[in-house]
Amino acid sequence: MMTKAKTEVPSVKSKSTQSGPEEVTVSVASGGEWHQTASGDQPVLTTNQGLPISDNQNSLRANPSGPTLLEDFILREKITHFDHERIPERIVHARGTGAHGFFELTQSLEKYTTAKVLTEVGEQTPLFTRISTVAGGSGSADTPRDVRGFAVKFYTKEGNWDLVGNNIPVFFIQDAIKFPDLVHAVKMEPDRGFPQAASAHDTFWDFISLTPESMHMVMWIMSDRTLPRSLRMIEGFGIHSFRLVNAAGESTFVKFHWRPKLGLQSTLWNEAVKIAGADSDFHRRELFEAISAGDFPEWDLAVQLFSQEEADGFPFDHLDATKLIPEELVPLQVIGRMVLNRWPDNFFAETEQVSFCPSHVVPGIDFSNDPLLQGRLFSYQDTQLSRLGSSNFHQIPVNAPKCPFANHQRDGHMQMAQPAGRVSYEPNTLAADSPREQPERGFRGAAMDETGAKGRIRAESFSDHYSQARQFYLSQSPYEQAHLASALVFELSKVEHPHIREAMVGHLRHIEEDLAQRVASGLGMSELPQAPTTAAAVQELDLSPALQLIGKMKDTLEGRAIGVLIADGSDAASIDAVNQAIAAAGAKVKFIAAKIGEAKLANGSLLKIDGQLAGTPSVMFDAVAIILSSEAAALLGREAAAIEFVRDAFGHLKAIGVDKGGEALVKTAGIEQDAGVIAIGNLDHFIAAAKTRQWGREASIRTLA
Ligand code: HDE
Repeated sequence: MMTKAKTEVPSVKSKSTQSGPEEVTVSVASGGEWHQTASGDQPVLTTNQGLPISDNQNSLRANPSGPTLLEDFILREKITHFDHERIPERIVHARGTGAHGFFELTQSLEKYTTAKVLTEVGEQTPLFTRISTVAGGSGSADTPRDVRGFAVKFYTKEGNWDLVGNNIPVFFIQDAIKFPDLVHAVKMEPDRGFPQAASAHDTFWDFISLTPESMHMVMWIMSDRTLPRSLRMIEGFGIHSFRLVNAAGESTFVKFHWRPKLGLQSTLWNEAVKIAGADSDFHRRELFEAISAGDFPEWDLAVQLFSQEEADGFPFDHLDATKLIPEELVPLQVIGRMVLNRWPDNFFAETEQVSFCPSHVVPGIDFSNDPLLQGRLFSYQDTQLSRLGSSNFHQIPVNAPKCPFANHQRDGHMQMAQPAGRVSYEPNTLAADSPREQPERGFRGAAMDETGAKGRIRAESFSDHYSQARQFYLSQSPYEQAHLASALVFELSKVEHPHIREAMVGHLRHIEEDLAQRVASGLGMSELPQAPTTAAAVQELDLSPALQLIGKMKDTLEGRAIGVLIADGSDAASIDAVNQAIAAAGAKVKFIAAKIGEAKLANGSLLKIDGQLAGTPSVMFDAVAIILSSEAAALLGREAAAIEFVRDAFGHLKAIGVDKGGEALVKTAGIEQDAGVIAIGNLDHFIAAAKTRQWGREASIRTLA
């Protein structure tokens, strides 16, 4: 009789031609009834050698009160495996969430590239996407102020293409040689082991204040872009210029952009901090729930295409990763869409072991001379060797190409393939069917002329560090500018050394004097510090409204969640109407009450409660409604969690829908009602307000920078 064990291995063909992983169930040839449980429909628990285990609860002991015996090989195998379950976490981007999906091309780039993934319209290419924070460890919270990594592995017919980007289109540094310094500066300080997942400390700002090229990125990380509401509501950018190469060998520069279907949405800083306490897995859980419910996250893939001649006319060097190309200068063309539609079966096997490398490209896509990109081409392959422990990491199912792959590389730790035959070299005459080069379809880089003197050089064209920082700041709405100033005040107020704070404010003076003034005043400085000397004059670039976040928020409730605070005695008709209106608008409704279980509504009906009040604060929602009897409102008025629920919703600029009891609770919370506190009878008005934040409220509740 045959029994199925649940182990999955990559399928490996004989000889040296391998194909990507398929789900393979290993059939265990059994010795008969030994591999059958009593009920017959469950596999028998075995050791890794296939030995059936009779007792998984007790180790082997000399007698009932005696020592455990070294002889217990079953105990030793189990504990040894457990002892080695963890692998080194990523040095950066350790905390991440991944999902499977597909890319569908809607517009061919055939004129520019031979890459099939970008030329075969309608073709669906499977992919795996991992979105991450940068600074924190793998167990850190989802919502610190941080850049989000946005890495996509396309399993194309011509090999794997990894587009390893971030949710911000520029980077801190211009040259890869500075990356270890940057990362050491932002990570927890080495003597004390804190802070975890935070840039608000001395070493980070010390390094930044001495690295003027980081000023543009500083504007982005201090903006609300680093506080996403959901992983489904962020953009992704390949950052560097890449090259597309067509059949004639001509190349065109390209920048890649991912655009979320749900639009952009961020939280406020105070909200993000509280979310971390309420649910440190906030983003991972939200993505899991969305995919599980069939509400698949979707992004458009757009490109900016430009020639060398056009690049020569830009007021900056596009090979400098601290610069972006404004959409107003080179418009975006949407060429396809990505849908994430399958959660991994196993977090470790897939999300943890997935290994992205920017050097993984396909024929028709090539690199540019961006010195940051050039360094990355080395780093990723190298880091996987220590992280996954073997040069065979490409054989792990999530990393293996789904197209056939074949070469003469052999052996190494954890080799899973069993190539047959005596030939493991090329050229050869002994194995006519062994893999050979393919001059027509094989990868060729763009043919470039390189001239000039060798040296450790920073191009002159990389010396303007402030113009795009200024352009970014001035392009923001007044609300966003205020958040940016507050973020700088918060971060720098955590810096112990005054000279670092002063150096930073000095840099801000080159970006915008008013910003420097606001931050200096927030930091209690009596006068503005000296601005550093600049290597290049600050240019007045055209404003780019496309850089705003508020401008990219969508007027929708899709993908959003609304919390409805109720209690025994709440009005059933109001609840029903609110529930239906919210669901019709595409948002999720969660009912919150002082106790989990069911609430008995005024008409005697029972309503299932989704969240207990103290454990489900209003930071979990985009807007709230409060529907209470006057008795319940009086009772909840004495509950700190209820008061906080209301105050936070108000302070985080959310719409609050209220009936009479809700209004009473709002009053007890000491809140002066404004246009964002809406009678729940006026449902259309509430739904419209719930789609956005009450920006106008902010000035009345926060006066400091
Ligand atoms: Fe990375 N980066 N990086 N990076 N990066 C890593 O590779 C590195 C940079 C990015 O979900 C590491 O597998 C260098 C820019 C993402 O698995 C490592 C430099 C951008 C991820 C590494 C950069 C990124 C990483 C750590 C400067 C945006 C997570 C673990 C030259 C375009 C991928 C790993 C995942 C991960 C090196 C700068 C994006 C050490 C040397 C710029 C999304 O290899």
